[in-house]
Amino acid sequence: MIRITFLSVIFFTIALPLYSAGRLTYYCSTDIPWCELMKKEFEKRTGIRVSMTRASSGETLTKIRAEKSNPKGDVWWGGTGDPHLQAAEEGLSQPYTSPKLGELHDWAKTPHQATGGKTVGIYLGALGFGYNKELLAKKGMPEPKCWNDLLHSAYKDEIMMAYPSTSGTAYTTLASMVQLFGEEGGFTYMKGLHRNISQYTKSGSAGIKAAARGEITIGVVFVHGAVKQATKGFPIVGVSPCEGTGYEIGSASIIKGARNLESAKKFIDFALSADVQSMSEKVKSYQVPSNKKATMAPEAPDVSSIKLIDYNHSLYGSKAERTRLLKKWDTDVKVLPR
Ligand code: S7P
Repeated sequence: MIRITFLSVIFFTIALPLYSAGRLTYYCSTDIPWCELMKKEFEKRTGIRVSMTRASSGETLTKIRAEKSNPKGDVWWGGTGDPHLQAAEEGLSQPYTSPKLGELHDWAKTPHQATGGKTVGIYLGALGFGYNKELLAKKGMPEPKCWNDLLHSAYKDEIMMAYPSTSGTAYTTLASMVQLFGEEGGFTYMKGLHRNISQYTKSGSAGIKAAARGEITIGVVFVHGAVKQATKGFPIVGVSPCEGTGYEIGSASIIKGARNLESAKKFIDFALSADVQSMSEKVKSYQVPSNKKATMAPEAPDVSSIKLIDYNHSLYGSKAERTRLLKKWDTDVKVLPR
């Protein structure tokens, strides 16, 4: 009798409220510490139980597509915007207009307008690269300042980047080179860079983490990713290339057929809030937040001083163009000897 009463207390006070508060299956494509912070904070504020999977941007798009007939995820938060735009075009995400939309910068509203509300901007980050200054000095290499510097033979086997098909960072690199140097020039550039690549990784941030550990000299990465390693105390210098550079509108989308739709909407409202976006500095994530009232850490890169190209997100986030460029990189670049 006593046991039944005790179990009932547990059931009514802990298990039932947790169950009724709901659940959320959350796919995250930014750095793990930020993914986890978002999960914990959302659970704390709402009582909703979150199950999280972290994977790179292109990988997550592939997963959501594979699950299309039986969606397992509810919300996809983070990662570069191009694969989110492609997901919207392929009917893998669904419209939602958060009451927070009016608080956002125009650049964050653009993907929302362009897709009929299927995706929205959560942060902005400029592409570049970072290098380990101690290794560079030790090996007597010149300081790279421009994209074209990375083609120098001094950097043979000294650069790491990710596969454009799995990584949003690497796809942004490919699309940026095509926009900076033209189709032919962009691919000539990627072929030249390929000669200096020591290893392609699945995730975009792996290269700069390896540079921080002294395993490689240069990582092609978003500049905020290099700053993150520097503020952790590693001898990393972030570079905004002299020719100009592309940028990402990191995005969030509700997955079509989400089983926990109300929880997914609450997550988007939460993720667009100024106070939640301001928490990113706790995990040294230094992208520009999309909510105008969110605060930024003083060490975050000043994007207004970076020469950004007029990145054509609607073209390079379209299914046809993204698929074409990825295929062309596979057939024209990946197969070449290094
Ligand atoms: O969190 C840093 C960051 O650079 O990672 C995201 C990135 O897309 C995830 O990594 P992948 O390149 O492996 O897809 C960016 O959105 C974000 O700014």
